[in-house]
Amino acid sequence: MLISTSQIWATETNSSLKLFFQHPGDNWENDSLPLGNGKIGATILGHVVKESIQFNEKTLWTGGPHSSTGDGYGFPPYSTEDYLSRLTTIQQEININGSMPPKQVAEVLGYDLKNYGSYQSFGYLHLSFDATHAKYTEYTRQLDLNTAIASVSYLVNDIRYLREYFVSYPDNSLLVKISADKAGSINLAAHISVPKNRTSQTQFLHKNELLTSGQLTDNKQQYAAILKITHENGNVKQEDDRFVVANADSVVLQLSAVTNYELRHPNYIGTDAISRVKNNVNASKDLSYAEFKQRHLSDYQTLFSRVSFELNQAAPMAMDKMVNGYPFEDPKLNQSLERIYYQYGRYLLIASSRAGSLPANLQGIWNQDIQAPWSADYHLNINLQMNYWLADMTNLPETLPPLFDYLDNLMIPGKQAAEQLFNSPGWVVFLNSNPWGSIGLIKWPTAFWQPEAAAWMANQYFDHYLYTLDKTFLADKAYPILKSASEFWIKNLVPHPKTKQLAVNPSYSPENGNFSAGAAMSQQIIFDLFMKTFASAELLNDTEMLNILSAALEKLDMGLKIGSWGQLQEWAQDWDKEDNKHRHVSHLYALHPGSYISKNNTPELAKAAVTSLNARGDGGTGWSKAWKINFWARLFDGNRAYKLLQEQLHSSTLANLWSSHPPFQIDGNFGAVSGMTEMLLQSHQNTIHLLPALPQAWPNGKIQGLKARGNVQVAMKWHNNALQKARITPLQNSEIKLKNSHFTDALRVLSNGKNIPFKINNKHEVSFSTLANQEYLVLVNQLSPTPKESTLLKVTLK
Ligand code: FUC
Repeated sequence: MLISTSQIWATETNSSLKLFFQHPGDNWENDSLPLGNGKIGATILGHVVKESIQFNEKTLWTGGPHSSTGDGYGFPPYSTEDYLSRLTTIQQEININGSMPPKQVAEVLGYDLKNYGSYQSFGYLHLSFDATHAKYTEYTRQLDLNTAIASVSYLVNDIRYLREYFVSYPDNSLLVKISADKAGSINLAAHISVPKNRTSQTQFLHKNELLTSGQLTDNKQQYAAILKITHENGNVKQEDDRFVVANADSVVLQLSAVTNYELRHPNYIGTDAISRVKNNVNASKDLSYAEFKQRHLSDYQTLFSRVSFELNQAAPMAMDKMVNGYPFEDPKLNQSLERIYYQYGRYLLIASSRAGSLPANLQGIWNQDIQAPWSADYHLNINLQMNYWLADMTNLPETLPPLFDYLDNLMIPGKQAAEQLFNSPGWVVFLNSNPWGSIGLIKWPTAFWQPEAAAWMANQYFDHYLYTLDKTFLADKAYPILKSASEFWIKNLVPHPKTKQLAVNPSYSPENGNFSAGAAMSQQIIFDLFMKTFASAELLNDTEMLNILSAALEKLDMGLKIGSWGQLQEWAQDWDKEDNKHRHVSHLYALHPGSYISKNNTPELAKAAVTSLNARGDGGTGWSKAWKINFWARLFDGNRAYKLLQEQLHSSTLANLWSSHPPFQIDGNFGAVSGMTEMLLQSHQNTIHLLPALPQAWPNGKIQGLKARGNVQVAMKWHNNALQKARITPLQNSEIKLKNSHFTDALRVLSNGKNIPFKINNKHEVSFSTLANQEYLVLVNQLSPTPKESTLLKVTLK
């Protein structure tokens, strides 16, 4: 019987995905509804009489080479000989005594960096309404993830007021439309304010354009914003530094904000801010509000709608009630929150990372302070890494260019650091980084030394290649950064004092214990780096590098030792304590994000990972729980991964669904979405594993538009905790391996409505040849659907 795949699997769209509240927000961190286009961020609290929309521009930063006490790029004032001798002193001490306290190491190798700077709040767009609006009723404030549009609606004197807000990527502006269902009802004043740590001038450029501009006091960085107003009927006056509107039917505000930053080492200064912002506003001068909105929707929805995800959810309640009440007795309410939380992570990444600006920082793009927590910088400890785990798997490759641009640029000071501090080829950076090319060598004893950061970041380039199989990217972007990171480590690994295997020394397991030689995380990252550089060198025929890497790999300690209580050792020595609950679990890097530990291929190591994870427990900061969701998913324990997701939502999530360290830190959101995806789809072991860790709590569901490595799109539908069907769309010709624990003899693979042959590799895995852009429908336990059944399938998929 002929069944066409598209007939069976109607194109899915996401059902409602709204964060809504029945009151204005009180607290920026807890209640903000975030909007963004990767460059401009805005937060909506939705106060009725006086609304202040806090906004950001991603590149507005104090510190850097032009700052008043200019610590430049964070290089310590030591000569190469001096720094090498400091390193040797520490290595010898570690060789003799086995370990060293972090404080002592920081005294010798750290540097008391000044003027590192901080990400800045740009300012506020203030809207003041008539005092009579204080008597509002029927208030709602919401963010619709399907449109990336926030809105506020309320009733005063029987007039329904509506405010709509979005940040457009194509037109690089925040748009706010204020309207009412009765003509002539809009009276308001609008102006911009900025923090005090900068100069500021305001002038009217035209009768409907207000320019606010100036320079940060610290580093003279220029900023400029234009607020443009258009209105229907009524009139607008300029008063001091504000627009005052009377009796309009509706008002549209366009806010564009820029700086003169340019991501180019060593100067970081581009075109002046005022001409940038004028050009930006001028480029969209003829657009109506409807056109702005249409351009925004078509840009945003192209990305966001690729993935649809439905569980057996209930209609959501107000979001603060959902978060406060979670977990509920009603599993449908839980699934409702979990599903929104998943798509919210994708939403946040689109909003905080798009081509043409910096990557998503510790707070994505949203920050209300002039000294943000940890400067809202680019921590290379675990943080920037996990911000991007979800990008490829949830089909958002457009969010990755800022990460790669940032790292390509960081490699320049990184090479200088290798040369000046280590007399070495290659590139190296430490735990912190900022948009000014700081190499991040600070003096905080437990958080400064992570020379493996460059290697870890380089490994993510190769992961992107695995998803896309884009050889140009591999040759032009990934290989240079991988090779350079490898060159650094080939020069700088030293024999471990005991085992004589090649090891990192000094090495430090993040924020835990003492310094030593060859901590597990260090070794696992370097092993991963060498393997990925090797695979790239093979694909690109760099035989010289292949030989060098083979020799190094033979002598390298892989960092995979099982200790006395069955744990995966965190250090080369068996120092682990069973009661250590430290939030960092980077010694399981080889399990995730690496792919060298698995239940199938290395069952003993997988068991040791389970032991270590059980000892660490299910607590930790927001990002730490997110790590653990990924770990348990990789260990195929869907229920435990789900428990961690519950912990995350229950105790590390704010009312607006931002993840909390505390304070707000976005890596928990991004990492959790990666973990939830790993529960549904894994592809790191040369096979596409469908539903590898499906929790009992999600018995029925469907997801569409995920990406697997090998450039394959995947859709799945499951019922009663078992896979029912999958649709596999390879974007190039390939041999596909598919795995699922419910694959039995009762399996069909269809293409163009016809059964196609497949090879049974084992009872859980099949393989078949595929053509690019063809859809392959995999039916589990549905040998011969009758016409009636096939109609049923069609209906239930809608
Ligand atoms: C690392 C973590 C901290 C925090 C900081 C931004 O140093 O250990 O918990 O997330 O980054």
